Amino acid sequence: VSAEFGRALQAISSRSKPYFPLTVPYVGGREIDRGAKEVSINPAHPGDVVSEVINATSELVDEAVSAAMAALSDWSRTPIERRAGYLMEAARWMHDRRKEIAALEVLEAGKPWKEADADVVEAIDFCNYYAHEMVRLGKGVGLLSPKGEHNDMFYRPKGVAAVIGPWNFPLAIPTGMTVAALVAGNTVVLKPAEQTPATAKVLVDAFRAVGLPDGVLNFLPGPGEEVGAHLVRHKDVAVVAFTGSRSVGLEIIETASKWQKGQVHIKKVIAELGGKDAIIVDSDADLDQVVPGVIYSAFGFSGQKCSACSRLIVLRSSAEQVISRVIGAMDTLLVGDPQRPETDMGPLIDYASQQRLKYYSDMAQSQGEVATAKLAIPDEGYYVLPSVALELPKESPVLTEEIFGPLLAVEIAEDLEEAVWLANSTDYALTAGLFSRSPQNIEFIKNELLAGNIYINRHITGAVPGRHPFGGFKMSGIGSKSGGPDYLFQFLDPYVISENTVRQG
Ligand code: TXE
Repeated sequence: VSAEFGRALQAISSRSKPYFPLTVPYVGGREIDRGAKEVSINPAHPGDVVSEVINATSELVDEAVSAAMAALSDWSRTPIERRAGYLMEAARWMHDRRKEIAALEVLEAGKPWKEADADVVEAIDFCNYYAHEMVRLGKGVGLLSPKGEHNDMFYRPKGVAAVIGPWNFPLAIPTGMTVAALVAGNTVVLKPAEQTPATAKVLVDAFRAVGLPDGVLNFLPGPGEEVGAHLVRHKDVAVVAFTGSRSVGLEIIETASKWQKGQVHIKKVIAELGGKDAIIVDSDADLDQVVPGVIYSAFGFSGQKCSACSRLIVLRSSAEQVISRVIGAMDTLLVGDPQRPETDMGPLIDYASQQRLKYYSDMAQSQGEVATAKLAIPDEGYYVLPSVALELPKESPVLTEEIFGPLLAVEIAEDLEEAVWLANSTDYALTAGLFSRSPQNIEFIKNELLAGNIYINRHITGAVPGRHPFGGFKMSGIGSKSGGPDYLFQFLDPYVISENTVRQG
C-alpha cells in the first residue's frame, strides 16, 4: 500500500473499523442519525465495512423536500455571484482534501488510485466550471424580437431538484448534477447510489463546511426503489437529474410524467443512461496507438463506465493482427487491490455485478469463443478476469446489451461502411471511437458515426467539464450534455420581458 494512500487513509479514518464515520441523512441543516442501519463495504475486501449508513425513509424524503421548498425563496434570490462563490469555496475544500477523498473512493468503489483521484478532480472542475458559466449567463442575454425591438430573456430556477447518482463516478457525477442545479438557484435533494454513500456525502460535507444555508442541499442515502422512487414521485420536485441504468432511467421518466393533485409543474427529467460503445479500427491504423487506447477504454475501472468501449469493430483485412495484439496487451494488465498504486484493474462493484459478468461470459462461451486474460486474481473480492469475446452471432446479447464489466466483444466488418453500420446498430449512442490514418475515412466517420462523444485516434476520456460536454442520445440519455454550456438551462425556466419605457410621471 503506497505511503501516500496510507497517510490519506489515516487522515480520514476516525476509527479502526469501519474506516469512516457514520453516513447519515442530512435534512434542513441537521444530521438524522435515527433509522435502519446498513453498511457500505470494500468490494476488494467484502468483509471490510467502509462506512455504516443510516438509510432515509419515505417520511424523511417528505421532510427533505419540505426543507428544500422552505429554502428555495431565499436561495433563488441570493445573487448569482454569491451562489457561484459557494461552489468555488466547496471546490477549494475538496481540493485541500483531494487525496483523502480519493482514498475513500478507492475503498468504497474499488476504484484504482489514479481513477479515483481523477474523479475528485472532475468534481472540483464541475464546481468551478458551472460557477463561472452561471455568472456569465447571469449577465443576461438580449434577444431580437420579430418586430426588431429588444426583448430581454431572463431565467428563473425551476424549484426543488432531485439528484440521483450512480456508484461508478460516486463523487464527480452527483457533484456535476447537484452544483449545476444549485448555482442556477434551485435547492437540491441528493440520493446517492447504495454502494457509495460515504463518497457522495463528501459533497455535502464540503458545502456544510463553507456555510451553505440550511435546506439548500439535503442528502438521503437509501435504496433506490424506495427512497429514490418516492423522491421522484414527490409533487414538489420540479426537476429530476438522474445518472444510472437505462431501465431505471425509463422508470423515472414514466413516474415523473404522471401528474398528481397539488403538483404545480410538469416535472423535467435529465437522464444520463447506458452505452454499448464501439471503437472502429481502420485497416491502416497505427496499432501502437490502437492497443493502449482499446485496453484503457475497455478495461479501465473494470469496464464499469458508461463511456467504456465494449465493442471492438475491426476490418477483416487486419482483424487477426489487431485481435492478437489486444489479447496480448490484456495479459499484461495488473488486476488486484486498487489500494496498490500500480493496479490497473480492481474488482467489480458488488456480487451482483460479478454474477452478471459470469452470465454474459458463459453466454459468449456458448455462442462463440472467449479469450480470458492469463492473470492471477486475488481470491477474495468481486474480481473478474478481463476477456475478449470472438465469433459471436450478430444477434448475440453480448453485442447488444450493456454488460458494464471487463468483457470486450469483437465484430469483424468487410469495410468501413459496414463497420459504421455495426457501430450504429445498437439502441445506444453515447461514445464511439475510430483509429485511422486516412483523412477521407476520418471525414466519413465524423459524418456517419452516431454517438454523443466521438474520439478519433485517442482513447475515450468521458466528461471533461468545460471542454468535453458529455452525454448521448437514442437510449443513452436525454437533456444531458453535462459539463457543457447548455446543461445549466436544464435547471432554468426562461422568460421574456418586453417593455416600452414610459416617461417618468
Ligand atoms: O445504476 P442504477 P448503477 C449507467 C451505466 C449503468 C448503470 C450502472 O451505464 O447502466 O449506470 O450504475 C437509483 N427510482 N451510468 O448500477 O441501478 C439507485 O439507488 C429512483 C451511465 O448505479 O440505475 C442509484 O442511486 N431511483 C452514466 C441510481 O438510481 C432508483 C455514467 C442508479 O442506479 C430506482 C454512470 C428507482 N426505481 C453510470 N432504482 C452516464 N451516461 O454518464 C434505483 N435507483
